[in-house]
Amino acid sequence: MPAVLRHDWSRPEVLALLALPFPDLMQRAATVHRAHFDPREVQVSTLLSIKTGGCPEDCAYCPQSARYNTGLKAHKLLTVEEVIEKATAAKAAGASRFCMGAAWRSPKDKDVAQVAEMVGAVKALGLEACATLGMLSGEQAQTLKSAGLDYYNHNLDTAPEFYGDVIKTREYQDRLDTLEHVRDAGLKTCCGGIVGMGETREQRAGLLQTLANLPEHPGSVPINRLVQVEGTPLHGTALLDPFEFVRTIAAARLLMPRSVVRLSAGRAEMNEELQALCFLAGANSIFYGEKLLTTGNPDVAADQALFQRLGLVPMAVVHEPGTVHADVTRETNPPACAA
Ligand code: SAM
Ligand code: DTB
Ligand code: SF4
Repeated sequence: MPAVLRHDWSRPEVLALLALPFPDLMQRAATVHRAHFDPREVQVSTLLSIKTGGCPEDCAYCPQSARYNTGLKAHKLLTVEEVIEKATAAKAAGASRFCMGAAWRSPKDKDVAQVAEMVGAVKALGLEACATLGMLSGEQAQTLKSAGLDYYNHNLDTAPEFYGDVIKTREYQDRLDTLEHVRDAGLKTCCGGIVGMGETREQRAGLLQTLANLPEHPGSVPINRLVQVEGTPLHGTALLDPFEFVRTIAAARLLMPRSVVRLSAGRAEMNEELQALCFLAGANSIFYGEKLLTTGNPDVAADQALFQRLGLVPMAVVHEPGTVHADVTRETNPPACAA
């Protein structure tokens, strides 16, 4: 039986899920996953940093903040031609969604107009388009929707009560406001967070509870494991127990049964066995391609080999959250190679 979508989760309920014996949690998550998705299918997205570094915000995890010396080479907004070149390669490599990220606190209207052009070009290639540009006004969200944007990524990042320890230059409510503008414009939301930032299990439950109690469950829920970058304040944070990471994925699957849950940043530091456990726990999306925004990701050949070994196949375009239309011709083949 498909699970009922709830938006009234209490903190103790979420904590109780996270605390289940591991076999029980995995079995429940896998059952809910199968009720809503084909568990062989994994949605593949490719990321491109269209404007890198020099960000005025102080997000303690982020190599792109101008406040930290991470040795990052900043660059201005790419041209539409540069974006088309990367999106074409991503499509050839088997990605179905192309996500464009910019290191802005919030874009200027002229930036949004340029990104709107990029969105049109990505859509013309037959890819789903996603953007993550920082805080958006209602009008800016409308402009992006009119350009054909499918998803807007804006993460809650962590629990409300831990947020101020990580970011001081904007409020949690600012994030909720942007998500509201995105929903009101008719865009699908991609919204998740980061774990492994030194938060407690209670705070991981707080992130998941807040995500699940949004007015609509996000279409995509990226669960990032902190990528520790030298020079950022969170570099050197104690590593999260890998099983706790898997538990977080499983709880996300149970709380948001029809959402695509992305095993997001941090895969380059995970072994294949841990990634396989995440897929069993209900993760059904990855970032695909050798780079995230500024840090590394497993190389394409390694992901293709992992898909092959696990019998996973790339998911075709997600038309509605949880309503997927598989390309049956792909059977168990991994994404085609770019070369
Ligand atoms: N500047 C925009 C914003 O903050 O919304 C968009 C880009 S920002 C890099 C997108 C997301 O990437 C952040 O919200 C955060 O969740 C994630 N992220 C950034 N640095 C990360 C890191 N070192 N490890 C894991 N996730 C990270
Ligand atoms: C998300 O939740 N994770 C992606 C995407 N949304 C934009 C970003 C991960 C960034 C990891 C650090 C970096 O490469 O700069
Ligand atoms: Fe800027 Fe986004 Fe990085 Fe925060 S996460 S410093 S807003 S690029």
